[in-house]
Amino acid sequence: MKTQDFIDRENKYGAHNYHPLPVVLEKGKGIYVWDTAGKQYFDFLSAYSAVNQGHCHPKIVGAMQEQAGKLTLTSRAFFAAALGEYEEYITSYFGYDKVLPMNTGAEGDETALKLCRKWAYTVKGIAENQAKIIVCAENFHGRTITIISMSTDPDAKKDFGPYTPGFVTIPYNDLDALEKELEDPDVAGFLVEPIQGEAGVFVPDEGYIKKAYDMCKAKNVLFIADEVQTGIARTGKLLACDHEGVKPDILILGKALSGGVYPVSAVLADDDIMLTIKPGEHGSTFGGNPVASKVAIAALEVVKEEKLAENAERLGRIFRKELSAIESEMIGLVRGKGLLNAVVVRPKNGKTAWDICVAMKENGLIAKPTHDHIIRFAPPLVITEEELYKAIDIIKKTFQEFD
Ligand code: IF1
Repeated sequence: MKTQDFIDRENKYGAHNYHPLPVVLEKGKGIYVWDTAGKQYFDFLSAYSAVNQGHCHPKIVGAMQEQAGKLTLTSRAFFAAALGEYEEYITSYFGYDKVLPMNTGAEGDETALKLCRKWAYTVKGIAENQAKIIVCAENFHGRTITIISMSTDPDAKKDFGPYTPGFVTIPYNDLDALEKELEDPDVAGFLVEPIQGEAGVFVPDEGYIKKAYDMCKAKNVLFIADEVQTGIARTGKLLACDHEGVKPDILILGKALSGGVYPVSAVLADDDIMLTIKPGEHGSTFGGNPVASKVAIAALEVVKEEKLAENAERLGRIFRKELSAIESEMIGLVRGKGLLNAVVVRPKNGKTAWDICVAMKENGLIAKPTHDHIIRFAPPLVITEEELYKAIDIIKKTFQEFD
């Protein structure tokens, strides 16, 4: 089968809810992926930061294979040996009393919202059905109906109504707007991405997260961090909130919690919040299953053993410096933190970020445009300095082809 045959088959039998770059992948190892013709690429998307530990990390895959041959799913109707081990491991790793295991990032966000509402009524004392949660414009938290109810993106939202009420939207990186909304005593939580991914790797002003956290504390409002994309070493610290010394009241993790081998998400909180949800009030058939538990332990161990946060911090600085130095009319702003970075592309002669990405693919590096004019660059965090420079050469060469 030729590349186009694979593409035609997906288009014929799969829903058209994506617009992929025309490359068909069938193998991955570390920072590289290979297409069906055997061509090798640098993966500069890392499945939207799920593959921080690199493709098919032997330790993580090994943990999955071993557990898959032993016990895969019990449901939560019974206790399972692997779950307690994982719960103990992840809570001490991130410093929380409890974890609530789910599968996808969206489920993690949904769980956090339910937890916040439960706390609002049973602890804070907000009147029934009156709780409000503040969210930010241009957010991305997933695809469920409640989550798109918080979205300001027409593509994500249009024709999917009616929407879930109870959310108040403020501009991102705007402390005055937050202060104003926090005056409302019915506000229970503030849900925020420490860096907005889908918005184009939008890094807020230094101090924003800390000040927002302090303002929430002063009003007895829960500070809820969606670190599904920014968490697990991506931005140069274990969590992006660590850059400002903030420990969220509710922390949502996903993606790289499994190193990309399995859907694993988690919500972490201390007892005063987590224990407001009682037996029968929330759950998931697959959440916290033995395979997910063992995979997540291995994935988190790799992050520490291979010092991925330190590597992301160091190489991120080099990457932004080198990218900013490329002389090309099409390169606008370069921004990001650690190895979560983006370039704002200035269209030229009708050529856009999409054309650059297609050309980079031809040159052996894959990345994806967001919002027409932004390219996100997020390689697996196991990349070495030497490999990074090779990738930078490809990016540079590609931009110069358009000048
Ligand atoms: C897609 C974006 C990235 C997320 C945050 C929750 C979720 C995500 C901060 C939901 C998911 C994804 C999903 C992916 C594209 C992608 C994405 F461009 F849309 F914004 F990463 F940058 N919170 N992000 O970023 O997690 O339920 O998908 O496991 O194809 O929709 P999920």
